[in-house]
Amino acid sequence: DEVPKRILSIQSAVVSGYAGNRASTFPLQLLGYDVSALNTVHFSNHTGYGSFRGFRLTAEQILEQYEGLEENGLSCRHGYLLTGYVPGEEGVMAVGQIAERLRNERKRMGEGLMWVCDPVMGDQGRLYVSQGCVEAYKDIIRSADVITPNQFEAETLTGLTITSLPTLRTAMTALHEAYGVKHVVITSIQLPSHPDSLICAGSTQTPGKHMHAQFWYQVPKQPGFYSGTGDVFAALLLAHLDAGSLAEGGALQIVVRKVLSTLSSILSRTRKGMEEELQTSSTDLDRNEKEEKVRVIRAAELRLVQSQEAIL
Ligand code: PLP
Ligand code: PXL
Repeated sequence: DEVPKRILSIQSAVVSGYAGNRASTFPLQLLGYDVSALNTVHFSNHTGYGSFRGFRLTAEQILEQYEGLEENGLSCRHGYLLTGYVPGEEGVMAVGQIAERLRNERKRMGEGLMWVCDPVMGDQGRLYVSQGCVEAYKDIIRSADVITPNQFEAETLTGLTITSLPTLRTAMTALHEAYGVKHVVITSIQLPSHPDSLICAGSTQTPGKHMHAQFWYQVPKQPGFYSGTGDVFAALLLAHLDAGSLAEGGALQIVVRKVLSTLSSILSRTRKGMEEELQTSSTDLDRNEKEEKVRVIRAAELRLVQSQEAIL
């Protein structure tokens, strides 16, 4: 047997539905990875619902769990690190510390580490973390191998506004230049020139060359609002990046194409399930607007288990 491929995944946990570690773990396991999930929050459901209950872990509690892994010789077995939503500035700094400690520990063993960092800060023009968190991310992403900001997060990290393909290029170049990150994937970009599409773009830094290896894909915008798609995207990217060769400029482009194809299948399956669920669940004429909204959000939970063939 070959050595298991182990991923330490630091993200949120939800009891019901799919976001954070609950969205990433199953696809990664299906693709043959051992996943160690270190949860940053424990919520009943994702935050897109009208309400949620649960708790956030402090930076100390996050670090303490990692120290337990270190004490038992478990941390160093992870060749991959995947990080997503972390509440609070101190928590983000703790994740940066964990990445550094793990990389050093691996280096002492003569092994490498690949860190895919999703700098979860906001979406659709709205920041849902503090400004302190933004500054903390600007600090820690310098040691990531791959970052997967969405459009708003890329704009927040660069101070640029992405309104066109040329400004998209400029923003990706700025991310390389400001933070020294080798691979950048901006997951969902909306441009006025492509109103019915989402653009997904990537860039691999090619030192010494005038141009970085950059590409973009256009995918049809699927109607509706889905949570956890960014988390599934980052997980699939990590899984397929490992299979491909990261060294070549062309590799990232092929990997992202695979990820978009899988994600498109998952979303189609989800839409189908959603339509069925909305048709069969009771139609109560007295249902108020808020109840109706939550009914739709419940129905829009990703059909991940049902998409296992597409993931494979
Ligand atoms: N929706 C679709 C159709 C996508 O292709 C992607 C990423 O490529 C996303 C959502 C993820 O976007 P975000 O990172 O903003 O959640
Ligand atoms: O998908 C990002 C995410 C992560 N964690 C929690 C969330 C969400 C999105 O709604 O609610 C708890």
